[in-house]
Amino acid sequence: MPTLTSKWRYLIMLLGVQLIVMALLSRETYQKRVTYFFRIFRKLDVLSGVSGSGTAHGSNHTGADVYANLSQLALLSRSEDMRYCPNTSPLLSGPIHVSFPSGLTLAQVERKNPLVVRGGRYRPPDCEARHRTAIIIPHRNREKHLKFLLYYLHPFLQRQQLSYGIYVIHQAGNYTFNRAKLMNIGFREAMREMDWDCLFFHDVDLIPEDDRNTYTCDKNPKHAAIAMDKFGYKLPYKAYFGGVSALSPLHYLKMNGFPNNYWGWGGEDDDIGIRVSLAGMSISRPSLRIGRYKMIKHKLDEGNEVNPKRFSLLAKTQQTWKSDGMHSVEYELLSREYLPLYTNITVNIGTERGLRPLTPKPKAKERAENRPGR
Ligand code: UD2
Ligand code: MN
Repeated sequence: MPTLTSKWRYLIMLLGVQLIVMALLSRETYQKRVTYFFRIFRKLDVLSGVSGSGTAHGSNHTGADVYANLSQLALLSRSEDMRYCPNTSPLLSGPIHVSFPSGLTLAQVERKNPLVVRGGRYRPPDCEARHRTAIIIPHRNREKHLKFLLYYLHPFLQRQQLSYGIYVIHQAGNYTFNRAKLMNIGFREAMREMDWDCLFFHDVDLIPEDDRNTYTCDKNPKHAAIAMDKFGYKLPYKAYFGGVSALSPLHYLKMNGFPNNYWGWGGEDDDIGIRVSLAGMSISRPSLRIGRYKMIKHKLDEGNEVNPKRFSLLAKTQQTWKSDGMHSVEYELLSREYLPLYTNITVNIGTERGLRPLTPKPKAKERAENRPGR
């Protein structure tokens, strides 16, 4: 028979165990497990077109549905004497839930964005936008990533009450990829169409995770992708300028745009960062809490092999930036298509040897043999 004091001892032990269990449950690991559990349901929501799982002012750690609170916009109509949109959009909600469900189609993205017009353009239905932003996306063989980016980017930009357009600059052929040259082309082709006041240069595989990361320009060139999941949501190094950056047309021209001579993977983002300071500007950034992005996982693409010349090119940026860049970009425009969700610009950018890939010259002996009359 247990005595009264041993009963108290058991009771205190039980209470202690309970306290430990409670402390463990409230730790981050537990939260992650719960989050994972709820994500399974969210995935189904995205596909079925249900947007109710995220709260309009989602303060939960998984973030809101990017389409939450946009449905009422479709009911509004434009009038002649419209006021400017407020300085801060009332549609913002902070963290956005990002996942990549299989089975999403471009037709579904179109249906979810009824106010987006031909060429991937939009302006707020109920107020005059304060900003006009063009998104420039360098692209080849990444249709799946593009589909996800469009799914998230359209509502993200609508929440920010921007007037915007999305341009995909598609490199034709299978010669070595050149990200920075495609950006120069995007700048020229977008500015030809409209007086954009800000250009966002955007990797196809980066999805913004917080709608307070506004796609507008700052006084200085802005590096927006400061915190990416692939770098543990930290800036990898101070001068880093890759992923997503925003420049006004004036910034862009001041630094002679981006380099044209980086073929293959790497180096061009650092070159662009160096150009910013060579042109007498500095890099601005959103806070780590807001400039968050998820990168869709991928391998290095065929035709975008690591560029072995990147370090020697970087060492010469100071000598080359004024002669190589926006002013010297050469390309052949193959087509311009105004698709429902974006403007697709297909270009031949040639190779390292020039715009028209040089065919090897026949040797003297072959030339003689091929002469007519022989
Ligand atoms: C990093 C940088 C990127 C760039 C690159 C070096 C991040 C998140 N991004 O990207 O900004 O500096 O290093 O060049 O760190 N692309 C295609 N098709 C291809 C190849 C590339 O569409 O076949 C485009 C696409 O928009 C892609 C971008 O180029 O997002 C960068 O290429 P990546 O994603 O293969 O390189 P990554 O992730 O190492
Ligand atoms: Mn990538």
